[in-house]
Amino acid sequence: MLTVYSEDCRAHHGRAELNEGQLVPCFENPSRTDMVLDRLRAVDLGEIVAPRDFGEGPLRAVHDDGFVDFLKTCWADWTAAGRDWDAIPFTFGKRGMRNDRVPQDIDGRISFYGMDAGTPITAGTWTAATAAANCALTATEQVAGGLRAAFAACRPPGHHAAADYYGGYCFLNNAAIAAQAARTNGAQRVSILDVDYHHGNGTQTIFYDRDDVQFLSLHADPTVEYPYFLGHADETGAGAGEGFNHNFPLPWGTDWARYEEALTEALRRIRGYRPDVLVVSLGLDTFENDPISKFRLSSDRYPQLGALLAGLKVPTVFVLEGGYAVEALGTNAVGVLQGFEDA
Ligand code: 6XA
Ligand code: ZN
Repeated sequence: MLTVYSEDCRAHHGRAELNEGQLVPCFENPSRTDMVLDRLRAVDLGEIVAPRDFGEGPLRAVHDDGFVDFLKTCWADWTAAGRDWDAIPFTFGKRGMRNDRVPQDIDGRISFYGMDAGTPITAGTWTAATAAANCALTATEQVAGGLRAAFAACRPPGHHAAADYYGGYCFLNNAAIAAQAARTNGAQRVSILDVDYHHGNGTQTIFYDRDDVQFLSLHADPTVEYPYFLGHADETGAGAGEGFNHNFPLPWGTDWARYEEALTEALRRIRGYRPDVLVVSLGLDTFENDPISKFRLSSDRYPQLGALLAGLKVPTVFVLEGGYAVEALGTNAVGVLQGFEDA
């Protein structure tokens, strides 16, 4: 399988995130893709190529201009205010407050566009986030060109980022950008299957009122898990998008038997939709030893997951999302891809 990777994805390296009331080293860091790349090379899965630069057009096809401009200039504005440490918001708009006025001050703007205090912006964030989007776009272009599948081994991840906010370690929504590009380039229907442990709130929001992109997500129940404010089963789409959004919230402790049941139903709904392209938001934080998650999938299940996806027989773009058990991340991610190829 072709992999797309850029060294620029290493440029984002936050020092610390707020976790359980303490500042701790960022779980989402460059060692993650290093491990995935090591494993890809060890098993010789296929060629690893650098992405092409698609410019800002495909990013702005999904994200609001004001938001993209903010991400692009945030670090300069932050350092201009005299700071030389990571940029983190400290207040969040609440019910009944204004959301139609973007503050001018950098602390106000970062709070307007940020979703949480776990996602620092650094000097290299824009470079890495755009490189990650270009990886997803290049993989999509290759699949449109006839490949059965391609893998964007990118970071920072994307699925929590919506049209106009970032968070959950995500800045630009790589999977959504890929899906939109596939549509722009002629695919009639695109399915996005999000198998990350966390609900893909950003991706859901971006396509919620559309029938040309189906979104399905298997994730920990937001009643007890981040992102808390989206991901329930009764979120089924709106307007033209009614019936094209499918959430499968699962309890803490979910094992493969329970997971496979939900996955089988998700795959049934994808078959019913008959997509031209499938984008997989490939999070590996469903792993039993993930440090921030509470599902119980063992490493031997990931090739099975890949084989089930291959059974759809739809051209597939894999986009890396979460997964923080760094020593096992390469094995688990590449396990999905090998299972897909061997099916
Ligand atoms: C908040 C948890 C952020 C979730 C990041 C993730 N500390 N999303 O893996 O898929
Ligand atoms: Zn996750």
